Amino acid sequence: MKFETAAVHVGEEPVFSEGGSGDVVIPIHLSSTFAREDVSAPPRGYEYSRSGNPTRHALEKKLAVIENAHFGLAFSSGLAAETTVALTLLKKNDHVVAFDDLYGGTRRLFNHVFQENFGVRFSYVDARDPENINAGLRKNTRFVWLESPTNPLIRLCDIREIVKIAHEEDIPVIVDNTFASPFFQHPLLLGADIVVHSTTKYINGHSDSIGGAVMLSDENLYRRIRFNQNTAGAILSPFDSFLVARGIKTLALRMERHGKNALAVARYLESHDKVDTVNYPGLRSHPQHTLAKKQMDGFSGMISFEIKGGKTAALRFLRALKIFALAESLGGVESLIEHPATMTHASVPKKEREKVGVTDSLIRISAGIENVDDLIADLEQAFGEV
Ligand code: P1T
Repeated sequence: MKFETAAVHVGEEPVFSEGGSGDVVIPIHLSSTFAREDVSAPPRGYEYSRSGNPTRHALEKKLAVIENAHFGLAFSSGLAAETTVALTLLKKNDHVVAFDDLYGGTRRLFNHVFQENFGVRFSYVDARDPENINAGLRKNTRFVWLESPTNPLIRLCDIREIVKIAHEEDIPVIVDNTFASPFFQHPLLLGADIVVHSTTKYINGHSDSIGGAVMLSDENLYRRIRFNQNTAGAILSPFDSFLVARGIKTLALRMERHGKNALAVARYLESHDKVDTVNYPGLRSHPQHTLAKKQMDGFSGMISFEIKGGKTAALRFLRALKIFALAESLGGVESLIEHPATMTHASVPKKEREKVGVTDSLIRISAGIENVDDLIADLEQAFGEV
């Protein structure tokens, strides 16, 4: 099945046998526990909803298929997914190499929980050059952690090249594919071992559910992560599982529009005299445009740019917008805008943040699926207030 077909049908096949009512949409199974027919009888598929739930299970099948994986697991947030993967693979005093441009919350998790509490060391490197990953590897490196495109600087790394380097040392590569979405980028097909997502973003797509996902094909690793999904317990609820499964059905349609709108907005920004730099992989001016064309099937909906006039201009501009909501998060049908330095990346110390390039002038846009003329008109009137 092709992506669009699988996204609609997998996990939601109508059931007629054993009293099934032929639902074309997966029912929301709210039961927290499942009765057995007799004390000596085995469970009839499900036992207790933390360990397994039919609605979540249906979603997990869909998640696997859209990411070209054998297995999918659904978690209560993107960070819960990340935490569960990390605690499966790490022991105290281990080492990780990670891209130096990451979602601020991921860095906070790594530094303030895994490093401070368990002595895990993190080397943050500029993964735009795969050689920096190579140079960062140590004897006790347990995995390489990548985002591509990154949050918020929309930088890319060559996943295939980095996989080659890491696999020579038998080190797995984990890719947070949230910004690209499974529609535009397929890290497992590029050789990565594990994909994580904040389903809160494009996968659910309607800004009404917090969730996370892990997709992979190695059965042994899957069993270990699933063990910790149940043991640590950060599972996605049945209602959220239903919402995410519903969101996935329109993922292809939404991503096409997000990509189209973002390209038009990025081109508009690039031509504006109050804008310094625009970061969008679909622009020819993006230093990694060639890699983006090779590695991705589209450029997704995330843009960042630096406004002339520093923080004062940035804040004035943000206050003047009417259609773009000033909010953290991304990937929903509505356009959002935010100031990484004071919002999504406020937990990253100023010095570290600025070293990577997250300046006070940086503004991040999540282009929604509205009519792009309205979006550009809103940006235009806000620039008029700067
Ligand atoms: O918010 P949560 O579902 O826990 O997902 C965390 C997360 C993981 N990975 C990436 C790339 C992310 O962008 C996020 C969350 N990001 C935001 C809330 C944001 O506005 O950037």
